[in-house]
Order: sequence, then structure tokens, then C-alpha cells
Amino acid sequence: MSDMVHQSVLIVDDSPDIHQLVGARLRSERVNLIHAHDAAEGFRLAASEKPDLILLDLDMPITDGMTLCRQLKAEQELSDIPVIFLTGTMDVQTKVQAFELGAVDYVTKPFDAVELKARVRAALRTKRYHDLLTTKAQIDALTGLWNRGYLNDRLAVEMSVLERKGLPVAVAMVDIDHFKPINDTYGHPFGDAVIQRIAEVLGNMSRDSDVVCRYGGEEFAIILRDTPSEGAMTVAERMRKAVETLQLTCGKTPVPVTVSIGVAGSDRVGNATDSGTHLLEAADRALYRVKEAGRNRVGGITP
Ligand code: GH3
Ligand code: MG
Repeated sequence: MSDMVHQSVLIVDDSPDIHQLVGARLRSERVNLIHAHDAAEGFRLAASEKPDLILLDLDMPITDGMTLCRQLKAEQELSDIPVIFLTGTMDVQTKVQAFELGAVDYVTKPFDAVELKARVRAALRTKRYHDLLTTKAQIDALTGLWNRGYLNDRLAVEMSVLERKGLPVAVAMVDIDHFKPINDTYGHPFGDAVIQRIAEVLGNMSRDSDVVCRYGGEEFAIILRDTPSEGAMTVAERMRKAVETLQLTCGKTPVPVTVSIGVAGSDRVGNATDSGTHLLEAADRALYRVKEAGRNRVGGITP
């Protein structure tokens, strides 16, 4: 997914002339063009660059556009990228087949400059809304952190990175201590504000590469990437301390708030590679133990 200013367009066509022509026609648009000259290169670049739109020649030697489109739509990570077919003349049956395969549009060669631009623009606009909605659905409204749905998806991705590259990953489960009495004493809106402040602290105390999520009501989960257990424990302790020193007040009344944190790292959890669930469960067990032990503390898992 590219940034908000420049979206990227991958063009897959075996004819150098078409690359040049499309390049010229889209020059005035704010898009990054990526060039592929056959289906194999197109697939590779789609996977590595995640373009916002693919302009795909229907008629290519070796592997044709329909086949490549089918391959793209079969990949979960690539299936949302809109495809516009570039074609010579196209009979009705082929058009129907293209749309059934998931193409959003087609442009017939030789293309009119204004028409090509208009169709590319429309497809990119829809893609932008799509990306926005997808992101919104994964964000918690109260805190602006990632939500539990995103956590689960992301954990699965991190587990596959762990498997491929051997990078350690850790999970920290954070739970606010005695939160129910805070709600009962100072009211639910104040409770919400406490959750927001703690979310802020967790965000500030973590690295950009960490994934901070609101797991449930007053519970948070943090994925610490490329982090062994020991490092994760250090980060968690820093977070615990930061919450303890917050000095929240309701009106003029000081309201001390603390959190308990359970940490589990892939280097200490056996079988962690089969799913992130193991890691989450282990962190949850560690959290349960520190709650039992008196709260406002950090605990790891004992091998
Ligand atoms: P412990 O130290 O054992 O974690 O005690 P606790 O009181 O924090 O734990 P418990 O799970 O019993 O209570 C959590 C409370 O959090 C219950 C619920 O009313 C409150 N809560 C859950 N979600 C929200 C929310 O979004 N806003 C507010 N204000 N309160 C919430
Ligand atoms: Mg709690």
C-alpha cells in the first residue's frame, strides 16, 4: 500500500511501445509507474511492490493476462489490487470472463489519453476508499490503537516471519489493576479516559515496529517484533513504571493507576511457530500469575 500522496500503478505488457505510451499518457498523474514485461515478472513485482492498480495486457506470449489475473486473485495478499485489462478488440464473452475473474475495468488499444486517465483515476479513487475502510475496521475507536481482529491477523504474519527468518517475537499482555472500582467510584467516562491515557503511554514507550493493540475492555496486547524474551521483559517493566508514575486525577482527587503485564517470547515458548495463539496464551498465563502475586508487576514464563 503506498502513501497518501502517490499511489503506484504496475503495468504488465510485453510490448515496449505500450509501456512508453502509458508512461506518456499518465505522466501528468501523481502515480509511480512500475514496469513488468511478462506475466512472471508482473506477479513478482505485484507481490513485492503491492501496487494500487495493475494495468494488465490480455494478450501476452507464454502466460496470458487472464492467467496472471487468476493467479493474482488466488493470492490473499494480492487479491484486493484492482486490475484493468489492456486489450485489442474484445468480444463480449471475453469481457464477461474478465469481469468474472475480478477485473474492475478494461481499456481497448489504441487508447485515448483522456479515457485511459479517467479510468485509471476512477480505479485508484476506489482503491483509496477501500484501503481507508480496511484500516478503519482494524482500529479501536476509543484509543486509536489496533483492535483485536488486527492483532490476530498480524500475529499470524509475524509467526511466518519468525519461521522464515528466525527472528524472535514476543507478546506482552497488559491489564489495568483493579479497574472495576475506578469505574464504580469515578464513573465510566473517567474510566474511558484512563484507558486512553494508558493506551498513549503504551504507544509512547514502544518502538515503531511494535504493534500495540487494545485486546479487550481494559486489556492491551503488544507484539514486540525481533525481540527476545529478555528484551521484552525490559520494555514491559518500562511500561509498568511509566503507568505507575502517571499521577492521574479526577477533579482534584489523585487516582493511582497501575498495570500488570505478562510476557511471552518465542524463544521460550515451545511450539510457538505453529501459531501466535500459543504465544498469546502463554502471555495470558504469565499475566494471571502476576495478578495472583499482587499486581503492578511484570512476569515472564518459566520454561
Ligand atoms: P484486576 O486487577 O484483577 O484486573 O481487576 P479489574 O477490576 O481490573 O478486573 P475486572 O476484569 O474484574 O474488571 C474490568 C472492568 O473493566 C470491568 C468493566 O466494567 C471495565 N471495562 C471494560 N471495558 C471498559 C471500557 O471500555 N470503558 C470503561 N470505562 N470500563 C471498561
Ligand atoms: Mg483488570
